[in-house]
Amino acid sequence: MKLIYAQGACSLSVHILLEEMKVNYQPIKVDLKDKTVLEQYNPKGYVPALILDDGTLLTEATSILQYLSLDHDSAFFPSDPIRRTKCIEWLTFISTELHKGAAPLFNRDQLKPEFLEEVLGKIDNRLEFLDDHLKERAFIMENDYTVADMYALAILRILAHIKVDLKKFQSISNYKKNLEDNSLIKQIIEFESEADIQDSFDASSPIYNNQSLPGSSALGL
Ligand SMILES: N[C@@H](CCC(=O)N[C@@H](CS)C(=O)NCC(=O)O)C(=O)O
Repeated sequence: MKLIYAQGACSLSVHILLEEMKVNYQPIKVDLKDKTVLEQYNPKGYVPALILDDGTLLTEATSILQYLSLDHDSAFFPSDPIRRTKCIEWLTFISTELHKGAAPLFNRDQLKPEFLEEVLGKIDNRLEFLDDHLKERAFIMENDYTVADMYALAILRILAHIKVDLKKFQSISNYKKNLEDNSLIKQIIEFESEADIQDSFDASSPIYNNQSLPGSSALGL
């Protein structure tokens, strides 16, 4: 199995899960600006991507986190249906409200002041909700360290990188620091920063086998 990742990206969440589960995999670091290599692994042109040994390509962080957890019967994803749904609810919130909600801030200088204010206001609003939730809890799912925390950490680090002020959120700041102080997470962050970027496509990569939807031919599409 191969993990296609970039330093400081949301792929950190999958990297943490793979290491926590002690799974065998090959990490492949790419440069997000070099689409020629990245798109050969993932035609969508972004990370994370997971390529299974049979060639199946999995993309979208929230899906990969759930697949890996289910495939390894991991304790990092709740088994109780309500808790599992709550965990998925958080993954979705982090992905859509926080990660993609903040996407315009990557081009902050080009934003009209009113739009910038609107984006920052919404992000603050969402962060306030998370901050409130974390006031009485060590982790997003109370006492259980789950994939939601791995994903939250990756996205909070991205938000800090694009200059969203996290310091005013005390619970979030403590939570982020506690996770970053975890020795395994520290090692992964260090590994990601020191590893070499793969600047050419690894031709030994398995052939993708999931580019057409199952059953699509039966529908005559
Ligand atoms: N919908 C994807 C988005 C992933 C994403 O935005 N990845 C970023 C890094 S955090 C990326 O690769 N960006 C490069 C690009 O979009 O060109 C997911 O949730 O996995």
